Amino acid sequence: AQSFRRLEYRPPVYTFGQVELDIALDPARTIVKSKIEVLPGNSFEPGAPMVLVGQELEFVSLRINGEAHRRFELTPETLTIHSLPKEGAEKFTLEIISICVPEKNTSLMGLYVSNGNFFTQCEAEGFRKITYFLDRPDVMARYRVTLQAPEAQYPVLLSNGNLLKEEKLPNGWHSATWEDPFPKPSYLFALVAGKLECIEETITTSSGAKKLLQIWVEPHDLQKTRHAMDSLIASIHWDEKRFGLELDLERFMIVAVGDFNMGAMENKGLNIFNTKFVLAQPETATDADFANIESVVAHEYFHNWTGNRVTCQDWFQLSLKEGLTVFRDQEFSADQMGSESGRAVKRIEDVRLLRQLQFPEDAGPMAHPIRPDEYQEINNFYTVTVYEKGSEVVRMYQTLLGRDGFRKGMDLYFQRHDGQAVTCDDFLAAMADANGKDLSQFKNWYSQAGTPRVKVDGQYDAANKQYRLTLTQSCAPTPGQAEKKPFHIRLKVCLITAGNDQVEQLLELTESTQTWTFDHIEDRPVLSINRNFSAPVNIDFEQSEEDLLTLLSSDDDPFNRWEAGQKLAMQMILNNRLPDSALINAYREILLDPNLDPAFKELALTLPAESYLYEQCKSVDPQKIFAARISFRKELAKQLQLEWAALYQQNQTPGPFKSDAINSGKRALKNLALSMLLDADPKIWAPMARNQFQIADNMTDRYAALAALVMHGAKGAAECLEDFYKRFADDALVIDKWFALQSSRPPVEGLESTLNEVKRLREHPAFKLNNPNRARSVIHVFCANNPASFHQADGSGYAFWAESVLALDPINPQVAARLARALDRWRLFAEPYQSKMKAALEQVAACQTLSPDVKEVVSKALG
Ligand code: BAL
Ligand code: ZN
Repeated sequence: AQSFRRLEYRPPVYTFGQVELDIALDPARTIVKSKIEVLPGNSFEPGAPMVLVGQELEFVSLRINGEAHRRFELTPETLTIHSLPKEGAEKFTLEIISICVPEKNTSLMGLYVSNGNFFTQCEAEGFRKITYFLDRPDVMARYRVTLQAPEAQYPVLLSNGNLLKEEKLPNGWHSATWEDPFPKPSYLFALVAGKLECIEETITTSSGAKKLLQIWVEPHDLQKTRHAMDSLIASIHWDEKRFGLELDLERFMIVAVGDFNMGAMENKGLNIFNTKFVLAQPETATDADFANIESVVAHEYFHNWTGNRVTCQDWFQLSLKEGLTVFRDQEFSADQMGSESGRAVKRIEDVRLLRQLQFPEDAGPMAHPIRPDEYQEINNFYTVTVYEKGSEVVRMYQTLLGRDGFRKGMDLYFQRHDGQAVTCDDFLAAMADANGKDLSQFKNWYSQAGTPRVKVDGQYDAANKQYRLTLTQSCAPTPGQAEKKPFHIRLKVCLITAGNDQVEQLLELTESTQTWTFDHIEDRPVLSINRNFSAPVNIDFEQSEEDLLTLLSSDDDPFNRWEAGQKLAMQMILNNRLPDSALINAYREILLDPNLDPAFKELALTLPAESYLYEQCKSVDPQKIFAARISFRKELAKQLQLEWAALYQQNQTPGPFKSDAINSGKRALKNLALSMLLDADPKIWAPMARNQFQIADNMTDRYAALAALVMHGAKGAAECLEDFYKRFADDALVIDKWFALQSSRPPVEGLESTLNEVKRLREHPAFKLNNPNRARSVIHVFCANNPASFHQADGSGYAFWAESVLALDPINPQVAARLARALDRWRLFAEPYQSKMKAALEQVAACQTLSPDVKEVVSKALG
């Protein structure tokens, strides 16, 4: 397979100035006429051929400076133009006509049809499915776009920027012309056409300018757009306040679409969103949905500066915009929590996700640095490493430089690079130069894959009242990187002694091993290390249970308080132990502490995910881990049954529904209590769950009650599932939840296997393999989020996986490749799992017609 390498980057030979697109929309035959002003690029040579890319296009004609041009070659993926003007070669006009077929496009890249409307997705390389182009992020052009379509079917015609004019055309057609005043790469191009309606608001931004905000959806969804609009307005104000960045367009649009590969896309002025991250009302969306919508709306809006105004030179630099923008959306969401303890809750949630998803990636066959050096298919690199670890790396600048120093770096970055396509090195240089710091060792975070480990050795010398702390860093080999240089690791630490104030310090670990000595320590201290998860590393520290209990009950860093509880639970589960009375008492104290947020309590009492437990083992037996974790949970449920019952009552949220941090935290704790009660005794507590299911006035409570019943195989689960389906049969996003819940049920004694259930769900009339949300809600959820049902010793889960990857691949390679990743960690498993996973991977790899996407994933897994 073809590999692309970072160090082989060459600037473009040609670049584009003005681009005029004239697009006549027809699902079966869309005609695209482009008129492009061509300019010499940074590696221009007079007379050099121009290589344009195009995929699944029908070529019609080519003109240069108005004349038909015949010196060209076509391949299935390129249009190479020879004999280009040499005299006065600085500038010429290229006109191309080509045809594409949106209704046949199931990959959802380029121009496609969803529920009768037209949408586009161009990042990373979808524009080449619309017309022949220099489809690379360092070619930034000004676009003027005219869309034409039959008015009755497609009354709304949208593209990037400002609306210049609308016209009636013969035969019931109409047109709209849009102009984007800002140069942009082709991956930020978008168009939308169809029967849509919007809510709109006019706001005034910091300079006093008026801006029109619109959220476009199918007419029946209009009443579900308020939360997205509020989130957009909050994001705009936050970016002005925190980073001095103002909305630069007169109009900003968000459009929702039900068929979408990603969460959302930051096209300039015309963000296109998966409906999942736009539509919400209390009856149909959970608190988690509300929070996700807020953060994804913010994320895409923040890209307007970090991604669009300053973009990436090439796709190896993806984390330049994604890591930075995730960091910005995490900070925004933390601020929206409204309190310091709320910020801590958000931090814990973000770290939990990082450790569940990114740490396994960093330890597996697809491990790559946040700035990869090589890829076969760029779509495979929209990863938790590029995004979430990328965000952690950006966060470390802020930890080192402080908020003000970080802001100075951001200001210099925009001052230097506004309107440019740049690199991660440019970002680092702006941070370093704005603060007069040498950040050269920090570059290792960009070039090296793998999660560093920091081994901790702490010795207290009572005679000299000294504490000596020795930290040793290492990083396991990752594909293509056997040896690692030391990272620049910043660890917030605190020595906790009885009666003393807790004073936090920042240690900079830059060598392989370093020792720090702390004087005047009167008593043996308890070490609290990597507070607030200041560095994305694994800490190897054999801390006693007694010390962990001290941290759990009294560390003033909420993150480490949570962490201590997770570590205790993890060690006990992995040793197949039940929680002892000391831990039960510590948990009880947390649950009863009136000063702690309900959201924190819920996080503290939620056990580490199985995927995170796997990563702590040398050889995983998934059924043993499942059994140990379930027994541990049941014990926690039983021992604290009175407390759970009281918490259930105390955390009701009567009155009008509010999705704010306080109320959603209460619901989270109440619903954890409900689930624990069913663990403790399903016979006694199932009626309460059924009651909650029936009387709930919001989806969080209704879904949680249903989940508690289904997960425990409790009486009434089947009836409630049926009721739920009937109530929400017309709401695709809720039906996705209905599918996902059934696919995620762990094994329950006396019930048939979830795999059989999943196979039945796949035959359900509402199941659609070519709708990514629906496919994911059944197949991906089962293979990636339901470990105990998926990892069966007979290999039946893996056979289902192989069959599903092969069925999805011809329809949508991106969705198939995501699913393919579910077997990444096969080498970590014990027999018979390991051999059966390998056989399933080999079965997929043997398919002769695999997409490059799936081929890269399975060949790296087996490699
Ligand atoms: N740029 C792809 C979608 C996102 O990260 O916002
Ligand atoms: Zn993004």
